Amino acid sequence: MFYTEKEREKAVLVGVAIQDEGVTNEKMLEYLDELAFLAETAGAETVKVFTQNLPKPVTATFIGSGKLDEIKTYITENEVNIVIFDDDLSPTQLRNIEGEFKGVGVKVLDRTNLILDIFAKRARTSHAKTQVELAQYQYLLPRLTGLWTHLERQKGGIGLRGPGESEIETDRRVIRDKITRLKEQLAKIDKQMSTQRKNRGKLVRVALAGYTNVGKSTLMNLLSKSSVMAENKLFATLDTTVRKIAIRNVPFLIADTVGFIRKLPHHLIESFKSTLDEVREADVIIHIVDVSHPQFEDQLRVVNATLSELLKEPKPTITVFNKIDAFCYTQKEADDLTPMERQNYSLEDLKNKRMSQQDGETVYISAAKKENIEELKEKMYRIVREIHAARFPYNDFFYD
Ligand SMILES: Nc1nc2c(ncn2[C@@H]2O[C@H](COP(=O)(O)OP(=O)(O)OP(=O)(O)O)[C@@H](O)[C@H]2O)c(=O)[nH]1
Ligand SMILES: [Mg+2]
Repeated sequence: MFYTEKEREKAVLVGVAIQDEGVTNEKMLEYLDELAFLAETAGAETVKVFTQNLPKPVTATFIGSGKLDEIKTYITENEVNIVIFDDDLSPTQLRNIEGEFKGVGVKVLDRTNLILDIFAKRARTSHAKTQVELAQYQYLLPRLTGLWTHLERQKGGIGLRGPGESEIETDRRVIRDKITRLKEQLAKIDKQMSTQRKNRGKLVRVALAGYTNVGKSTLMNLLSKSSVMAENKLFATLDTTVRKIAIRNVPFLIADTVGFIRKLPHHLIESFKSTLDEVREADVIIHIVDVSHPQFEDQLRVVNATLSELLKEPKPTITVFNKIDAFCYTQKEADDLTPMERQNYSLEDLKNKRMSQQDGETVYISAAKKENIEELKEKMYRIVREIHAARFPYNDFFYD
């Protein structure tokens, strides 16, 4: 028995401002906004948010026992289905928290578990499905003892579905076998993909990269006239799409890739290695940023950090500030009491501010409204042409 979109599961979210990690109250609330969006994407409705300030997480239960009691009372009275923690819980913490909620009939999920669930829902190709299933089982194995076994009544739903809505296995021995088999399968697919990438020859490769939901697929569709699914959901794209396009007389390959997100768990990155290879092996990176997002500067930092982890050396990059049509601000006089904040600087202020940050090549566009696309294409053309000319020195065609 699965939950359909109509019977949305009711979720409460739990966030902790961990002082020792420098997480302020404000930051925690921003993170929780993102968690609520993730929960919504997974098909849950957030009915309440619980927060706590702690110097560091409580070893046994992540949050304090008073807070746990408070949550327990709320979920009992309001028929809540899931409790989602914004931070990753250790297997022991998860077990202890489940112990506290025993008899209430609620599932406990952490951020990774939720992201994996969305990935499972979104996976389309056998490659993506295999990657997601492997990551799910690797996550699940150390957490199996007592995991949701008291939840017979509520089988299925968020956190318990594998790719293609199949229910995930909970037998330890079966899971071990599955992990072995999935790894073999993945190794085979990875090899095929790598051969495929090599067979593409020496054409210049451009990868669209960026935080999730910034407009990568929308731009891909615009540049390549293809129809990759683009929608206002996190992780709409899980599979890489590659298209051959040309700007004027220079042909090259362009790839739309999976979006990045804050706190992307390590083992998840591992099983998505070959998806990220597209970015790793690209000649040029187009880093897309959603300027209309209140936390776009944070997102930009997360993506830059992930990129520098991923790439051995920096690659030619164009930073594309997208969604300028949706960039809004309330004009306030900046004075001693009103610092320059995201809400009170204009697009011009933003451009000036970014200019001093040395982003390298930058361009401001709206993929949806097709604004400034020519300027972006011109910048792409110049970079790609240079690499192309070095790679095909005897090609006797003329550049504009
Ligand atoms: N206002 C505005 N919305 C945009 C623009 N570009 C894209 N969007 C919207 O932003 C949402 C996300 O777009 P996608 O192209 O799916 O974003 P993505 O980066 O591929 O997202 P994931 O694949 O989920 O990581 C969609 O609802 C788009 O219609 C833009 O220039 N302006
Ligand atoms: Mg996409």
